[in-house]
Amino acid sequence: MVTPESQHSSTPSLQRSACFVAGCFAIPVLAATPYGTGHIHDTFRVRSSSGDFILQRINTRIFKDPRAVMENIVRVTEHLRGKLAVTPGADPSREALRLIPAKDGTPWFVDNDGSFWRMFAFIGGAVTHEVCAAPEHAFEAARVVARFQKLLSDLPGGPLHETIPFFHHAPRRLLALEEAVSKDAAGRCAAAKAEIEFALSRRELAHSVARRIEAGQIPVRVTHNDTKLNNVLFDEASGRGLCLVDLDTCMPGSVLYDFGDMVRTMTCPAAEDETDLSRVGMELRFFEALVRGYLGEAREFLCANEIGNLALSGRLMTFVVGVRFLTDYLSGDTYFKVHHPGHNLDRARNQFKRVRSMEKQEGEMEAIVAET
Ligand code: ADP
Ligand code: GN1
Ligand code: MG
Repeated sequence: MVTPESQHSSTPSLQRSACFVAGCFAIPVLAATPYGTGHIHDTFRVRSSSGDFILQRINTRIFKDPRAVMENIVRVTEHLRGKLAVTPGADPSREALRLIPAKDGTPWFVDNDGSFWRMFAFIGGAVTHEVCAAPEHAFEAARVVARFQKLLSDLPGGPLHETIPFFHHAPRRLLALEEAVSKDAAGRCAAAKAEIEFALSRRELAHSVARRIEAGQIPVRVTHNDTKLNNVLFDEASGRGLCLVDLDTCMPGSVLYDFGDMVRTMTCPAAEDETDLSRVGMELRFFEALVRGYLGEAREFLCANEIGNLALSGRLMTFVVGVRFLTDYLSGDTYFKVHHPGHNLDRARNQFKRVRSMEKQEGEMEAIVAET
């Protein structure tokens, strides 16, 4: 387990801004410290005399319409809390995020530089995991994700905004990789020849799920779309899965995206950027726990085509995220936060090793889904 405070890179001036901005949310701020290991936003834990909070500067290079993001999050969190409030045994204050409005009542704050900030109540007594150390984590996380999807299945008010268009559209991700290869903007193609070949030789995989969604065989639902392990909070005392955070990409999607991203991050006891690839692979005992945890909650609302493609979804999402890391490496690291040169290439290699491992165990994975 990683200490969330230890992993974050933030400049002193950004930290000063965070302290100032936190004060604009009507709380008596004591301190703001960098928090978490997310690849996208600048996240701070704010301590105050009225409790702790999470303050985030939204990455508007990636989320180009932050108001749309926040409108979605307001709708989703209010709906979740309303439903949890009438669910026996549920604790809405720890199982759903709660936005804290700025002093003027708006659910976000824009500073003098035009940066967008938002604040959530801090969910205490909870931990996140960077690697899946035990099948129980996979089981619990999958249960939380399935419940999230179920609770949002009757979200009123029409479709959510698509905050990143074609976010998980694998054929477009492959096209973006091909463009990055032909531009070779950072002069790195030669260093990633094997990985480029690996990706471009898997066109069929890239089209597999997109084709079925476009043909109407797989329904579009409200999904989270970023269900990696460290976006799930676990209760520290009991180990039970509590809450899904990181709601920026909660929008219309396929349950296969959510399940697939869990397979990517919860079936291997090594980190996403582990460079000792002998430690990287898909382990069936985690996959089995994931399927059990997920279907235990989700079986009642899934259709046969969704269940039938769960094993494939793991291969697909791991491939897509690998393609995105590789594309970012070739483009000069403009999207994901990196912590050393070649970090995105390390991540891509790691993802592709997972894909190979899933390819080899395809039959066993299918059998587990069928038996569960
Ligand atoms: P990013 O998009 O950069 O990944 P996240 O929204 O996932 O940002 O937040 C980063 C981390 O902060 C999460 O992985 C989680 O550990 C922690 N976190 C986020 N929201 C909360 C919250 N309300 N309470 C406690 N921890 C949180
Ligand atoms: C990003 O924000 P974070 O770190 O939870 C990314 C996901 C990737 C993931 C790879 C908005 O997730 O799509 O799968 O990194 N989020 C966005 O670790 O691009
Ligand atoms: Mg995150």
